[in-house]
Amino acid sequence: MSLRLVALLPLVLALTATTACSEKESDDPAGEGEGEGEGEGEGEGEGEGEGEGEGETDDGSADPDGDGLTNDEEAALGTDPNNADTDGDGLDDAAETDAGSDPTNPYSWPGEGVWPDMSADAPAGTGYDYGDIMGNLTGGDQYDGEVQLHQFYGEVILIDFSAGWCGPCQDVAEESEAMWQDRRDDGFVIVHAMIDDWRGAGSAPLSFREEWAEEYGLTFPVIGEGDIYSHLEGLYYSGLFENAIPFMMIVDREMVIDSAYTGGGTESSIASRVDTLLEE
Ligand SMILES: [Ca+2]
Ligand SMILES: [Ca+2]
Ligand SMILES: [Ca+2]
Ligand SMILES: [Ca+2]
Repeated sequence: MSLRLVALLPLVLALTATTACSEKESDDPAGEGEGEGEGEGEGEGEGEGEGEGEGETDDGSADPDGDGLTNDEEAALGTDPNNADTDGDGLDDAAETDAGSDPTNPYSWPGEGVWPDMSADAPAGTGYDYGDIMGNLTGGDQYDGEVQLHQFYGEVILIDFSAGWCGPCQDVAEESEAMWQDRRDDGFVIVHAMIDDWRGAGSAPLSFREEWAEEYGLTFPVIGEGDIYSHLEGLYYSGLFENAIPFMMIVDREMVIDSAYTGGGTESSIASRVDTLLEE
């Protein structure tokens, strides 16, 4: 346990800074207070009386929410000792601290195959035009897992429909990881929805998704197969998809289709629109 605390110390500093400017403060005073004090105040305040009689086990080493972190560890981290997933991103507090993501920020998650799941609050899709709720696009990722678009509900999402053989798609891919990394902790994610491989075989199997991700150093979801084509068809009939790639769409934090872009050279317009939505 002490080893884990030592390992986490650098993280605790970063977390303090983050927590200070989040709206979560109302949850935290109890936790922060205990971290500094001895923890006895809480035991008495709750008036149970039994806790102390039980012997040496003090409350600080208990793990009532079963997330693998003791109350003392949670106090040091600023996480909720009675909630296994403090920030509600679908990843429990211990899993996040072990992986190095912030357990108090729902937009901070490990990546590389470990994605958040905030789909429980996502509305059902309503259509494919501007202002409609985007459907739950699903495909296999580059880590042999499955990704659903609605897992990222609450984030601004850039969906890039691309193919391996498409030169402008490759150019866009070169810049994608950096664009994401610059904004990910503010609640932004990119999903590359691959509709074809390098040569035009008509699908984007796992082996190709691995190659595409490796070629451009992509650690956000690169998906293929699944129901990508049926969503693309819907977008075609609504007129947003003009049958040319790269075709990129921005979906806002409410999963509403905000804007669409066709072709390379649109990156700066996209970045500017993403930044506007992140600030709203
Ligand atoms: Ca716990
Ligand atoms: Ca917890
Ligand atoms: Ca979490
Ligand atoms: Ca998190």
